[in-house]
Amino acid sequence: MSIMQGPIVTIERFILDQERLFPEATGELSNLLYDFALGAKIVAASIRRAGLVNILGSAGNTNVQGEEQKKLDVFANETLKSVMGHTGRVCVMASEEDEELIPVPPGWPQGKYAVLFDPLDGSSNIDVNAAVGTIFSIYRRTSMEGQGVLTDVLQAGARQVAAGYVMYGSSVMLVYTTGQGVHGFTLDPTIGEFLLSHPNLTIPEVGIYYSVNESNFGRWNKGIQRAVRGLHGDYPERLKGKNSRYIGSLVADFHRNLIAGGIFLYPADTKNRNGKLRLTYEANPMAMIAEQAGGAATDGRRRILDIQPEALHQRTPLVIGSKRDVEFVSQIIAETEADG
Ligand code: AHM
Ligand code: MG
Repeated sequence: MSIMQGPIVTIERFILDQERLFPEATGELSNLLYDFALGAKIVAASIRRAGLVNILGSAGNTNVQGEEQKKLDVFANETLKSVMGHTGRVCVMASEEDEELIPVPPGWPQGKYAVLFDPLDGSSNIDVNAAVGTIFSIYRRTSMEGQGVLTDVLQAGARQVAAGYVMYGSSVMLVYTTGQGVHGFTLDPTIGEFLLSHPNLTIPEVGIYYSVNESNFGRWNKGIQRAVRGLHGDYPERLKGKNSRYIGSLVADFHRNLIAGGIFLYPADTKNRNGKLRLTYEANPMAMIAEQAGGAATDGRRRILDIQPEALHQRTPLVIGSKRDVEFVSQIIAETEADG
């Protein structure tokens, strides 16, 4: 009996094959993506042990090896900074966990990329053993030399050269784009490698799911309320009603909708006047992936990738997912505003 199988493509091989399509590429971006993959494996390994906290010691305590236990989001943040900071590929970083810009220390090699990340998004889900994620976004620096500066990380999302996320779910997946489609890799824990499992991911034009924290319904404006009723099926001549799915973990909610088709919303409300999610760390990278997969991302009016960020931790409303569903929401919002 034959045991022939498809070719095994590691993330290294895939990135290298893609790089060969661009003879002018120096390989630096490829190496930066490997750095992320390594960081993701280190974070994944510690997340897998998170449920053993009562046995191994909780955050702030000392474990049996005498090492101090760190909160996972702190650990993820430090891991990513340390796998990327010293390589000479990066000139500046910014993290959702750090108030200020993270410069590469003077004297260290300064690379040509600026990197932003949300090291552990949805970290409250850790306590209930639900999926969490890491999100990253990469720009080419705009400053000429030396240490990177704020303007290197405050670029419109359309200028991203790569973006991706890691989902720590029932398996660990890394999904990324460099503007040549969206590709997904699944971590094989037995060999410690990310293997190509989802080449050329595309999101269905119309989805079957909608994902939103509906407990905020009373705090939304009329346009969003009408749009979400539309997603329930209140305008059957325009849009078929959808099924609801919400984890409260952006990466996991987005990933499900990417694979199965659907729309995710985190609108502004009377408590969160600009929404909850961050433009630079969350909305921009997810928007690049959504568009590369054939979907769309807006703040309800504007394309996310066109927004010029003005502050590192700026928030934005987010409507993202299957293209026709995102268009439907924008239309209802515009019609409601026109009605006054
Ligand atoms: P965090 O960056 O503090 O982890 O918060 C972001 C998370 C997202 O993953 C998720 O989409 C959203 O917060 C859920 O918020 P809510 O609990 O208000 O529904
Ligand atoms: Mg976050």
